[in-house]
Amino acid sequence: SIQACLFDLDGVIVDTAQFHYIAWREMAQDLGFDLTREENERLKGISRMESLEIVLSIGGVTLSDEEKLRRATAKNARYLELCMQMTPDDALPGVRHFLDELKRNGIPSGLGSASKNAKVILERIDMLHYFDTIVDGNRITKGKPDPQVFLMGAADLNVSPVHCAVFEDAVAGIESAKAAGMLAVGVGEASVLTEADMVIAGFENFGLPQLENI
Ligand code: B16
Ligand code: MG
Repeated sequence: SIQACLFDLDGVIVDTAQFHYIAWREMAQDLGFDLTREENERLKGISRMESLEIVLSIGGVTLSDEEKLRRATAKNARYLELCMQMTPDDALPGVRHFLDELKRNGIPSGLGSASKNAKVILERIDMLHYFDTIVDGNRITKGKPDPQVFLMGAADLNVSPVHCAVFEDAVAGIESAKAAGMLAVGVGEASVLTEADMVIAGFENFGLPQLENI
């Protein structure tokens, strides 16, 4: 039985991927190349500095370490500026309702995100209070697909990994959940999230009864 739920942020709680894309694309264009939406898919669930390396490799651009840090910092400032447009209405459909249902049933929730901006974003959409623990990019030393992020969340909640369900939109995140020995629920397309135990399109027709049926 499921005793705790762990959620990815970007792509599960809120669609910040669109803002990451705009900010990375502007950086790429400034360096003289374009970044397609498809290429941006490769950045989902991947840390900021690793994402920068991928974007630079797409453009065939080499930068000094100092310049890399400067570019990553500028990208983040632009990203946060874009995120400030968000309001509580920007939570993805049904997710607030599901978190309420978990709370009512005494099932703890945790956040497992690669993002260093996770808390700011949750505050922005007024959802920080739903989470009994936050494991974000500031705490982890190994990013997804390593299981560390979700194992830390389970440990914080005092729940054995086998009793945890993970909600993830990224291939790297599903891998991470499976490596942690957890139930992996993909949020998105089954053809992409092939390693997930179950895939849902979103939280609109999803609740505890569906979770308990997996
Ligand atoms: P930041 P998630 C991830 O969030 C994003 O999917 C990924 O695209 C981003 O590079 C990463 O966070 C780091 O974000 O620059 O804000 O620290 O999906 O793990 O919630
Ligand atoms: Mg994600």
